[in-house]
Amino acid sequence: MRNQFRAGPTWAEVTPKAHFLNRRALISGAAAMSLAGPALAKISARPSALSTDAALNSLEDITSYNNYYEFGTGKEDPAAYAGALTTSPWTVKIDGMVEKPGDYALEDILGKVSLEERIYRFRCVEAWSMVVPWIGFQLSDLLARVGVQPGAKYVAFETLMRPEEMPGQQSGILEWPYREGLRLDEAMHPLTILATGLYGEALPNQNGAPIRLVVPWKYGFKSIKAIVRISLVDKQPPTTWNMINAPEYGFYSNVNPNVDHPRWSQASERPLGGGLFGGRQPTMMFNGYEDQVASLYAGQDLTVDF
Ligand SMILES: Nc1nc2c(c(=O)[nH]1)N[C@H]1C(S)=C(S)[C@@H](COP(=O)(O)O)O[C@H]1N2
Ligand SMILES: [Mo]
Repeated sequence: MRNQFRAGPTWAEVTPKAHFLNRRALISGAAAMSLAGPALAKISARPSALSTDAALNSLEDITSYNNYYEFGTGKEDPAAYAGALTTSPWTVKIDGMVEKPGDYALEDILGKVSLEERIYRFRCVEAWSMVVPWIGFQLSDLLARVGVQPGAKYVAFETLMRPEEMPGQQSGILEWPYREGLRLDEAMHPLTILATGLYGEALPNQNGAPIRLVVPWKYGFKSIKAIVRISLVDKQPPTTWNMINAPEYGFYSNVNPNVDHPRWSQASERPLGGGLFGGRQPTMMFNGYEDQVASLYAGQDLTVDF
């Protein structure tokens, strides 16, 4: 963990030069192709002491190998098909046990919060991993603004339901809409963010535009994309993968190298892009965020209540 009193690195500082140049080439290419599209505006975001200094994955790694079943089950499907999703205007319903429930326009939310760059490790339950320079704001900031009522114990999230633009929703592969949830203390943790960008620009559709959750110490499926509803509730909410197969996907799903998935080991992972030495690397407890989050689970048997 970096010195608390020092701002963390920015992606420009930690990106290998080759990646930086590739990225510029990619962006100018994309800008040249999308004649009618808006200019790719750089988002200003403060660096954060909560960023890791691990080597970043390239924009190409992060945007070409995705899980987003609303657009298909293949890793290339989201990059191929998510571009068709309309992400503006966008409204997030915040309801349940809150002082100020309502349908909030995303631009109004973004007018209030302050954006930070958070460079986080990201570990999928399937055992691939990457390092992503997210841009976003703390979920705790939004929850403080809407006012959490005393009896609330969990936060439930829902993805957009729009089968005409999300062809995967025309199939029964998952029970739609995609749903996720956190315990309130997990939701309030400073590492938990709502991301609206990455690599200094608006979130690509395949990564969950215009707003998605990022909980870096949990398996990737907890980090729900394209959020349209956030509900404060007093009971553990139903969550998509847990509903499908509870023995394989727990509600908590904290990254844990000591608790294997019933069908594969979680002791190691495959970094996208090959990582430093190619091949696999050991998986860290809580994905390397043990110092910050272990206290949330004091007294909880993580092999049973996983
Ligand atoms: N709505 C929705 N959110 C989702 C998913 C999904 O299929 N639908 N897949 C999850 C899984 S399994 C992972 S690993 C991450 C992948 O995020 P990324 O594509 O930005 O790497 O998104 C998560 N959020
Ligand atoms: Mo995942």
